Amino acid sequence: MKAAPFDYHLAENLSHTKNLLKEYGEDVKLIAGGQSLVPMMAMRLAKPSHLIDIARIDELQLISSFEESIRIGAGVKQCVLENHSLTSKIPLLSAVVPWIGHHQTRNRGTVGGSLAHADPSAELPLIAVILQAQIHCDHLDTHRIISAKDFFLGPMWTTLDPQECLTHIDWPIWQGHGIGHAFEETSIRQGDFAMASAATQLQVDASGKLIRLHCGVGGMGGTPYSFEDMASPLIGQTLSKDMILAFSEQAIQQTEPASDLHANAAYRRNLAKTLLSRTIEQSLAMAINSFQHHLR
Ligand SMILES: Cc1cc2nc3c(=O)[nH]c(=O)nc-3n(C[C@@H](O)[C@H](O)[C@H](O)COP(=O)(O)OP(=O)(O)OC[C@H]3O[C@@H](n4cnc5c(N)ncnc54)[C@H](O)[C@@H]3O)c2cc1C
Repeated sequence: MKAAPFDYHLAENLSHTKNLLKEYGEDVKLIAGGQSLVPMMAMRLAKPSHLIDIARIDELQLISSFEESIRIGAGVKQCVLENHSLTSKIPLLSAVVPWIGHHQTRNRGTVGGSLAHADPSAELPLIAVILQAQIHCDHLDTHRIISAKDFFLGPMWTTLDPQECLTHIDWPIWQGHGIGHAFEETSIRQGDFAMASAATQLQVDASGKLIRLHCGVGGMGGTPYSFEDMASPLIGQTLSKDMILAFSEQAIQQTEPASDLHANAAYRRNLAKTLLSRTIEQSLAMAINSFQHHLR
């Protein structure tokens, strides 16, 4: 199928984008990398009358470092994150990028596009929720900062207003020693969306006791799940394999996976439980190792 007819507008900068968004009202769509929107338009699941191309806006391409966070422009291409020196300060983010689609899609697909598209199986929304990223959006003269956990409302549904442009994302940098992270996913073929995925970032003290545990799963419902609140009883404890398994089992009970051609809900739950417990174990090993390395 071919896309329904539309008018194309090349935005010169952010303020031009906002004016175009205002001018064309509800019947407009931003296009960044086009890796999700173009297929949706080709299937006529999206039929905007006006398309505003934001791919060449310099303001959206910036990556900058602050003491407590890294700011990544919405228009930064996913491939740029793979080797960027600053993203190494957010190691879970660097670790996840090679799992997003293929080289070809990462060469065009953007960080902001992935978050705005909000596929429940996508990797970046899961990591944004787990790392408690702050999402910045512009709407005419107003600017909103939305915590990632409040940003995703359902499959392909976010708090973004049709006339709002996601401008950048602040990713918190964890300070100190004893930090570990891990990401795991299972998909039918390499580069496909995950059947289920799990991610963890945690921190331990010098005696191996847990200081914080941020973890969650993707592909298990309409939005990514984060289990930080559930993890609070574990803080201050030395995690054993049994504790990790029990926690993962309990966490996965909160999810509401769908059944589809690839897997039924029960299979997805089992898979996600295994992936989640693996990422916690791997992160813990990394965290303890890094502390020992630091003390040597
Ligand atoms: C073969 C294939 C495999 C893929 N596999 C994966 C995968 O495994 N994991 C994964 O996460 N993704 C995957 N994707 C999708 C990924 O490549 C896209 O990059 C991503 O979902 C959307 O990013 P984009 O920049 O291309 O956005 P676009 O397609 O341009 O836009 C997507 C949506 O976001 C909106 N939007 C874009 N930028 C902004 C902004 N700044 N402010 C407000 N709204 C905005 C658009 O209006 C549109 O609604 C795959 C795609 C393909 C074609």
